[in-house]
Amino acid sequence: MTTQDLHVNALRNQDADVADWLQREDQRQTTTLTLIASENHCSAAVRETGSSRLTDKYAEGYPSRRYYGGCEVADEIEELARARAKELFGAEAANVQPHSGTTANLSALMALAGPQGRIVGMSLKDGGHLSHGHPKSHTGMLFDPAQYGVNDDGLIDMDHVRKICKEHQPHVLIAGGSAYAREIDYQAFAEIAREVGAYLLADIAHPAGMIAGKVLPSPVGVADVVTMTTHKTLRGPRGGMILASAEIAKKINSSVFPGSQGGPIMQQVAGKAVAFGEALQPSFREYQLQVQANAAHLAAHLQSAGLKIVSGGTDNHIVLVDLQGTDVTGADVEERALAAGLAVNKNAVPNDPRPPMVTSGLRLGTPAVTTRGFGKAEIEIVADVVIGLVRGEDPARYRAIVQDLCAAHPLP
Ligand code: DSN
Repeated sequence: MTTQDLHVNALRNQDADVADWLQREDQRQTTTLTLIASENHCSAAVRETGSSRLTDKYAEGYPSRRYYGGCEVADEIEELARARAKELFGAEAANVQPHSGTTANLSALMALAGPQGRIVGMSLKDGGHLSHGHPKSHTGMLFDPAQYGVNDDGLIDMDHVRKICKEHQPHVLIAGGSAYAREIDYQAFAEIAREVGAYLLADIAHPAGMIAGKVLPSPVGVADVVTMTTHKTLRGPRGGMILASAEIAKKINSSVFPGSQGGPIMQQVAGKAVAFGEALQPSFREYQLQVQANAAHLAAHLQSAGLKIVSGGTDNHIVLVDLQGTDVTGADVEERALAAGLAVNKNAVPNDPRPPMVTSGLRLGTPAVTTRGFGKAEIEIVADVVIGLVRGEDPARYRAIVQDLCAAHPLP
């Protein structure tokens, strides 16, 4: 019997409702194809760390400098996670404690810009992220933000970035997004940052795994600070991380703790160590190449059926479908897809006239289905289902097709 089984049995004996819900979630993931670009399925080894006794341990501080006794195991785990992160990304320093990408960004921005500091990031509606200065995010309240967007081709407009930076004189320029399917020119961003005397922060939450697998260019050594989540293409446990040069690592560390967090979630730090160990294996690069090939194939297949893809394609794991000109909204297709067994998310597209809970776009991603072993043949089947749903076919007619794919490609 595994540790996981023991935990599940303890839960079932004590609290059957919660045990049932966990089982239902397991069943939902097993029988659903996840095409949400920010989701993935981590390994059983990574999941096992999440239910360990580390959940009971306080470890405020950093290895060898803790505010609690009994941190000798926590120290070793955090040291290993940091060492593997540095090796994986070729970074001088790593902070593996951020609970999420948003707290990683908040900590990094506070360290580099300070309270009320000026920041420039990509707007959410153009593919950026809430934590890049959106008015409803604390990053839009604690700092003074200005935002850049994409051009009519759906590409980051570097002239626009330069213009905004010259006007706003930011302390920090942010490169990165959550619905941007194209390679980012970090050198060009660094040049603009230098011109205006700003730090460059690269948020690689989405493509982190592809960068670790050397499938996309890395901002490490180009940007001053690199933030990310660990659970998307990187395929680790839910959490965040910050990479920095040795010079600014101290500032970053004190901004994470005690600046914006208390105790690290050590079971997640252990999961990060395990995931980074997996990402250092040659098979991880193969996986990332397949994620990329699958996304390119998905985009091409959807395009060949007449669907419009923002920016005309993809360089990473994301395919952003622009539904303007069809009869359906992003919300319509999200609902139909779920009925067919596909988890996708509605997403704003550039210049979207519809509100965020409706939208005119659909964001698709290939990390999770590639983890299940999908190649081009399976991607074509999925693309045909999406095309049928957009055209108004009854989702029920696809349910068996999707179930067969799920059964043939089990979760890790
Ligand atoms: N919510 C994540 C995404 O879906 O891209 C970003 O934080």
